Amino acid sequence: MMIDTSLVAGENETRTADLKRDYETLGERLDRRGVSIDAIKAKVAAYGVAVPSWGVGTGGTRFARFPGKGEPRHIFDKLEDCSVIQQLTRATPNVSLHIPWDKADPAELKAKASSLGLGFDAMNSNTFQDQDGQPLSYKFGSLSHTDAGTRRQAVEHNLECIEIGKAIGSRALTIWIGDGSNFPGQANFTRQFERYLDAAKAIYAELPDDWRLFTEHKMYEPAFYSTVVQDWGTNYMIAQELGEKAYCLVDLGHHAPNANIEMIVARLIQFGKLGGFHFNDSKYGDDDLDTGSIDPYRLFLVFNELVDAETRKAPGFDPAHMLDQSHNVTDPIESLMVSAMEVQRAYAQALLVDRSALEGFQDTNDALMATTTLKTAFRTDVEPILAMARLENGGAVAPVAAYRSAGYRQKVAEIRPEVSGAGGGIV
Ligand SMILES: [Mn+2]
Repeated sequence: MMIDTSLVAGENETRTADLKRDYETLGERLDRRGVSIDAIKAKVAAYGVAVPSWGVGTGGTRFARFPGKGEPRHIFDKLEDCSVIQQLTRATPNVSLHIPWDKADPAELKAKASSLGLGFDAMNSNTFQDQDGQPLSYKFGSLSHTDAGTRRQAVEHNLECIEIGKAIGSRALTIWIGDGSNFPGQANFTRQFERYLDAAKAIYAELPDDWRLFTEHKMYEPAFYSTVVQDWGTNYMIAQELGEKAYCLVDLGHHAPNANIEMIVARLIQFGKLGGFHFNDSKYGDDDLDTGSIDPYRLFLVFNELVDAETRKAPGFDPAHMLDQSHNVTDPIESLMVSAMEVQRAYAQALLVDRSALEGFQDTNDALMATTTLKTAFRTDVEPILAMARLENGGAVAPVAAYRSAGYRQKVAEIRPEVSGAGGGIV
């Protein structure tokens, strides 16, 4: 454990009596609604959201990056930071790696992760920037590039990600490409998408049988006129074209403002193609802000669809849950802990929705009572459920407070020098 367990226990000690009272009171209130608080707590306790390795470094914008103290220097430092998040929240058992940023000997990666009690989630490939020594450039695209050699290089990179993933126990590959165009006429939409599909099929052909391929759509940026995989419609076509192991990944920040993301989620569930999520929040574009920091109601509405699917046992429903954020002004560990708890909170609130009442209101066209049914669940302060689940799972009742009193950041700052250039930005 990266943080002294007796310190966490001491922190918890000062909060346990209040928590027990709050949990009992909430239990009584939920009981009146016919809901068992312990059943909700069990589901929350079993829930996990993966942490992105790149999220524990301080991010930046295209204008600047202001480094934080004690930033991780490499993947092994990153794994230690990720384990702090898991130790205190008990909500983030897995880490998602980005290659080549996190490239290291797979045996060492696996050994380090297991020593910290962590596993690995989906692998992420990177063909949106050039790496040192790379023969061909991705300036004009990767999987959809006009040059066959460049496309092949991008395919090979994805296959390498699968190989590393196999060695460390991952079972999914997430592909996001920056391919697109900046000028009308620069690219032929049809031919460009044909090239993308051919390249994606070459990757899919090498995907192990027990793996899933997630393709991630994004409306714009870095390409500003057109993007090859720009929305869920194109993403769905890709998943259909590739086959049954191909699914769509929904990054909450990758849509037009005001897009009805929860409805996109419902559609993908209905047709068996929801692969998973990159949770974050946004105000204007792909802001990569902390999950639930801007629009917690939208996050709840997404989870409302997920719980609906879980409840009716939608066929093939098994989405991967991951955070994908860039932390520019906060301590990344604190942001990721809070965000993981926000995801859990939305899940707990969605579990409180009275689904049979909702269905009745929907069938009788009682719009007001239908929406009130959702609001009743959303307005419930489920914090005692989350905190009790953490406490019983060996985590911290108040993770940020425990983290600060442990002085973890100051301690690692002594051994990790400040680095200004490198690190993940908004991707
Ligand atoms: Mn993403």
